[in-house]
Amino acid sequence: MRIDVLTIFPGAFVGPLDVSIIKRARDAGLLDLEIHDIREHATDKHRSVDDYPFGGGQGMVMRVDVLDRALEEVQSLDDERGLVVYLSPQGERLDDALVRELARHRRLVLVCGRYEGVDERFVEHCVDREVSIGDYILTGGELPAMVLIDAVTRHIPGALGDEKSPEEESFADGLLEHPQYTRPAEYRGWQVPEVLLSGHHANIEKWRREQRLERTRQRRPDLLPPAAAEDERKGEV
Ligand code: 9D3
Repeated sequence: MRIDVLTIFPGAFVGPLDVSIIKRARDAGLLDLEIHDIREHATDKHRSVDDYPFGGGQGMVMRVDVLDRALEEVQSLDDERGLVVYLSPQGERLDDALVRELARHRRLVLVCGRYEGVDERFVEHCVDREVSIGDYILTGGELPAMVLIDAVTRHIPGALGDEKSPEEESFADGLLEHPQYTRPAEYRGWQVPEVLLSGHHANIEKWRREQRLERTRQRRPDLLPPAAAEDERKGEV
């Protein structure tokens, strides 16, 4: 998979992208990640990428002409134009289903906004999907882009190496994980649940299933399958 990122802060794209699964995927040639500086497409002497909003108001808006030139050049680097994703607080919320959908594309072009946002003509004419990572205010689209890259990379065939496939992971069946323990079996009097030390595999499986259901019920009832959620609502379980 190829992912191109357009940003005015190319320097932000280090650290998380250079370790662990993403590093391995890049090293193995499964992920080609290219970062591009939008400012290189500014033409005036101050190299402006933003300007005052028509109609007045607070803050600055990213210019449609600069963004469009940056996008055109990046798209021309490959015979596939790629799905253009604009990271924006106005976007649809990123979830497991959307991650899987994005992961099916051979190429993604991620556009990171800063300031109050981008000129709407860019969104209208150049953007395929507008995506948010959740209802809280961040400073720009760079961290959301890295979150998206991380989540999508896990779905590239081979990227997880020997680890289990993302299909087997918790979110796919809609429940939270059971708690995990390792040695020592007792620490400062804090005991590991007896059933896990019993070696009785059927009991262990049953206990884990109950833990997953109970945790999901308590912490994330919104994840429960509709029937279970209905029982929960009526206080029947
Ligand atoms: C006038 C209100 N705004 C400033 C407080 C709007 C605003 C503009 C730009 C709020 C945040 C941002 C920068 N955020 C992103 O570009 C962003 C984001 C986010 O803030 N939260 C969750 N997902 C995303 S994706 C991109």
